[in-house]
Amino acid sequence: MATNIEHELAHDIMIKHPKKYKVLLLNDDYTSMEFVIDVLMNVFHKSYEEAEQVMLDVHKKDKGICGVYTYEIAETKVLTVHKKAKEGGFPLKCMMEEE
Ligand code: TYC
Repeated sequence: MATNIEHELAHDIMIKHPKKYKVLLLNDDYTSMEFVIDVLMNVFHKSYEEAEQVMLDVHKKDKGICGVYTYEIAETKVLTVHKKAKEGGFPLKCMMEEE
């Protein structure tokens, strides 16, 4: 059985190392490549070259990592992408996954 000290230690480690979440972009047939590049530059702060590479990766492999963040940040990125997609009239989907 875990002792109190072990519990406290586990707690301290959790505070120092919060779980990380991958934010993934999903491919679809309708969202324009330009729009995906724009999202990657503006929401995920990629350079044009990086954004183009990630977009092409998602386009070819159906899924790709945009970045790794703590829970709240990852959740906000997903919501921001969906909001922008709705505004742009694209079905672009984004999801988060524990690292
Ligand atoms: N497949 C899209 C097209 O050919 C481009 C695209 C790339 C869409 C990545 C979504 O996450 C995505 N226009």
